[in-house]
Amino acid sequence: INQSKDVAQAAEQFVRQFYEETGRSLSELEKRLAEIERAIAEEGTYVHTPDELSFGAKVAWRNNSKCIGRLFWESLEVFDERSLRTEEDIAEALFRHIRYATNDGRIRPSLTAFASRRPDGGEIRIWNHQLIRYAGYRTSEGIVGDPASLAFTEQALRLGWEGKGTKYDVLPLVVQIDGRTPKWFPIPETLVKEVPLVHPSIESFSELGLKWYAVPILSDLALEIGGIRYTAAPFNGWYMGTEIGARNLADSDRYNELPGIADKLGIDRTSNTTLWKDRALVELNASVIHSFKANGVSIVDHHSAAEQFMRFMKREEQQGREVNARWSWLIPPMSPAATPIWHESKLQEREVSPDYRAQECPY
Ligand code: HEM
Ligand code: NRG
Repeated sequence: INQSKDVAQAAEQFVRQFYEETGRSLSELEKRLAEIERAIAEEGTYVHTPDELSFGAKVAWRNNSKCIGRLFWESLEVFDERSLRTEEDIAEALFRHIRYATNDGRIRPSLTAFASRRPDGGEIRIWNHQLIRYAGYRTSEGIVGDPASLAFTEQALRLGWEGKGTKYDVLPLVVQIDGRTPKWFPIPETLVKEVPLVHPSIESFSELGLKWYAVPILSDLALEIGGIRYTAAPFNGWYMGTEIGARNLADSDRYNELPGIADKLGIDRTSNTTLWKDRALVELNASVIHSFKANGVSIVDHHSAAEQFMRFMKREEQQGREVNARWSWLIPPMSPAATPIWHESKLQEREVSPDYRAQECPY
């Protein structure tokens, strides 16, 4: 009963916002509120209309304090797959998402919503952190692949998946319904766009054999809208270059490629004072942006992304809305003080809804 009360309250707040922002009439609003109240009293939950779902997913993006890419929140494409009930059908929908979002490189920001968590606790979970990500293996020679994927890779192997054991094995999709044993599905190779890294002027850079996948599709966050929790609601935009060049390939607890890059470029690594890490970072990040662009894959550099974020803040202010912002996530991991976000001293974070929220790891 308490839970129903919380849902009813959150539902009313959301539906009022939906009707206000989308210019629907007050009489329609009253009708919808009554309908939702009855549904919650009878079922302990209610069902969003497709328009409410789509609006909620967009506003959750607009609301997310950590995302620098929010200028484009209205352009999100939302796929309603709430009727699917089997792991196989869900995997097929995930393949459709990957194909639509990738779009041969002209990436389209998209979200696919599956059935929300039920009052009895039943839920769909996608175990992957992102739909496309590289495996990580512990071997006697050290870690092969992405160290961030060690735990998930172990689960995939336990379920019967076999990895090739390379540095860049694409992990399978792992889908779980209602706490049962999850099912795994290899992603057809033709769906996975990847970008081999070359440097705009240094020929030998390609000998490093670096690459990354084109589309980040986050799949482990819950989309919360009006008290309803979509525990499986993968979404994607495109990459900001530094995510790959200053973190995934650079962090010493990820691919740790900076020493190899410095050596390839002939940069002296015998002292910190040569700034070899910084110099390797710049060339790696230049290669990420250049290679994505050369392959026709959408990507944004951190300076342009920061400018877009400043435009977003200005527009929100004009609309009379407070921007929810976590400064430490919004500043890029390279040259942060060379972007205007660094100098924003009054950014504030608060509890908001709708939003994308971390949820408990299912394994
Ligand atoms: C976080 C950029 C689209 C929701 C981030 C981060 C970046 C970013 C750089 C920080 C990631 C990190 O430090 O690991 C972009 C760009 C987009 C985009 C360039 C291009 C369109 C989207 C879309 C959504 C979204 C379409 C949802 C509909 C989020 C959320 C986070 C985030 C929820 C926080 C993730 C977490 O808590 O781990 N984004 N984003 N973004 N973005 Fe965006
Ligand atoms: N840093 C992660 C991805 C986090 C989300 N970034 C985005 N999201 N660009 C990585 O794989 O590097 N998005 O929806 O576009």
